[in-house]
Parts: sequence; C-alpha cells; structure tokens
Amino acid sequence: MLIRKPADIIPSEITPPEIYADRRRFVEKLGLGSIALALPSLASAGNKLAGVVSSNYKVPDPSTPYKYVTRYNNYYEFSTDKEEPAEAAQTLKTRPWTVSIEGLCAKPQTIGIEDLLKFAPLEERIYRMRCVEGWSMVIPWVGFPLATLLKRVEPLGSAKFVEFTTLADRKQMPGIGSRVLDWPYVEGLRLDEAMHPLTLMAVGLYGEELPNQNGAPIRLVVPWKYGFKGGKSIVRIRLLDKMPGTAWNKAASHEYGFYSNVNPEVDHPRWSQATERRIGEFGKRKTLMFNGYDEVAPLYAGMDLKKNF
Ligand SMILES: Nc1nc2c(c(=O)[nH]1)N[C@H]1C(S)=C(S)[C@@H](COP(=O)(O)O)O[C@H]1N2
Ligand SMILES: [Mo]
Repeated sequence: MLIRKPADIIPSEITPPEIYADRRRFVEKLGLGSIALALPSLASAGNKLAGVVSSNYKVPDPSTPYKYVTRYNNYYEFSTDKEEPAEAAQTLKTRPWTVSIEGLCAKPQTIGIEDLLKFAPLEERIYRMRCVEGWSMVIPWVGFPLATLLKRVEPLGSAKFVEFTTLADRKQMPGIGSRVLDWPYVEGLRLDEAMHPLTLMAVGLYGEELPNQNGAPIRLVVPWKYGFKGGKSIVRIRLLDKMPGTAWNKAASHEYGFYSNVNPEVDHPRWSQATERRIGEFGKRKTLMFNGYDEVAPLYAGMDLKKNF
C-alpha cells in the first residue's frame, strides 16, 4: 500500500479561487472562439445514438451549452487541468470495451459495450450536476438506470454496496503517472442508492455517444451527489457486503466522505458549499439540498448527514 504524507496529496489543487479564476479565463476564451478554432474536430465528435426515448427526469433549468459540457472536464487520468481532457482523451480507445459485473450476485457476467448500448431503452435525462469544487452544469445525458443492469446479475441478499472501477491504462492515460490519486479511480454506492431510479449508467450526452473526456464509453451519473461519485469509463462493477474504499476518500478522508451527497449545510473543510456557479452563467446560485432531488431523502432517514458526509 502506498502511504503518502498529507503534504504529498494534491486534492488541495481543487480550491475554488483557482477554479473561478480558471473558469473566467475559460469562458472568455470560449467567447472569443479560440478553442473552437484550435480544435475544430471536437465540435461534433460523437455518433448519434439511435432510439433514444424521452423521460420525465428533466429539470426545468436550461441545459449547459455543449461546448462547456465537453470542454470543461475533470478527468484526472488525462490531466488535472479542466480544458486539457477534451484534447488529451482523444487517445482513449473505447472499442473493444467490456464491463464485468461480479461479486455477490447469482449471475456474474461480462458485457460488451455493443450489448450495453442495446441493453435497455436509452433515455434522455436532463440532470443538474454539482461538482464538489463549487461549480455546476445541467447535462442532457443519455443512458439507462443502473438498477436494470444490477437486476440482470441478481444481487444476493448479502450484497449491501456496489463498487465501480474505472479504466487505468498507463499507455493511454498520461495522468496515471501522477500520484494525485491511488489509481484506478474507484467509487462506490450503497446498494439502495445504486438501485434508486435516478442512478444512471450514461452512454451519451446531447443525443450522441459520450465524448471521451466525459467518460466514454460508459460512466456512472448520480445527480444528487457531488460529481466525483460518477466514475468515468467504467470497466468493473462489484457487489460487496462491506463499504468499498474510494479513491477520493483514500486521498483525503476528512474532505471526501463515502456519501458525498450535495448538501449546502455541510461545508467542505476548506470552503463553503452553500452556493455554486453554474458554468456559462454569471453570479451565484444557492446550492439545493440533494441538488434539488428531494425524492432521495428517504434513503438517509435518521442519518446524521454531518457525520455521514
Ligand atoms: N475516472 C474518473 N472519473 C471521474 C473523474 C476523474 O477524474 N476520473 N472526475 C470526477 C469529477 S470530480 C467530476 S466533477 C465529474 C465530471 O464529469 P464531466 O467532465 O463529464 O462533467 O467526473 C467525475 N468522474
Ligand atoms: Mo468534481
């Protein structure tokens, strides 16, 4: 096991002041069109997804423009910079691709991405997304409920948690050489959170296959939790009886808990979580409890959410 001193840990990189300064520069650049000129091929990178049905899961907020959704990303396997993954992740090979679903289930299986794309009706869902760093977006995802996939492998009664492991391939991902996180990027949910109808396996956005920088070919989306819970480019899903260790919790356990529900009343130790900046907008918005997804509150009935942050 790699033991690191707090001084070696870089989560402190994600302090909001830098982010805001970074964002302002970014928005200015987009306004001037310099990125669009530099990277013309990214403007319409994706293949259209066929047979996408509408759904009731659509927030009324306007969607964040495609250019921000696909050019302001956190994908540390490629870079800790927000603008670099759009270009750097173009080297990610998303075919062939399989997801292995294993652990405490009756029917463990490995499923290829082609089958995952036709596995269940693909729905468009417009979700509010909130990064722990203090910015937010509204993203029209395309995907299917994780519950549909989990039911197929028949979880055993002893399964209480779900662990998600994402690709960590040094050859394709320059960021794996850095020790900012203990790779692979691992995340986890309680089984009832994973089975909640809002929990989505996303395979696309804006009607197209996921751009690599957004987690192609398949990633997790949990809209009432901070964005880092949604692992990108998932290769393994494991049913467990114990709470899995997660990458951010291992990096800084006092800053990133297992639950990581969006909660304006529980501040990050280094900054307030009461407000957020919606990318593409000016000024600040109030952050909503559970990111506005009140229907998940029963999952946490009786829990102290300050302790279980
Ligand atoms: N594998 C992997 N998944 C990841 C990350 C990452 O660095 N690596 N970043 C997370 C964070 S902090 C956020 S906010 C979201 C960003 O997703 P987006 O770029 O599609 O908006 O992805 C999450 N999933
Ligand atoms: Mo994030």
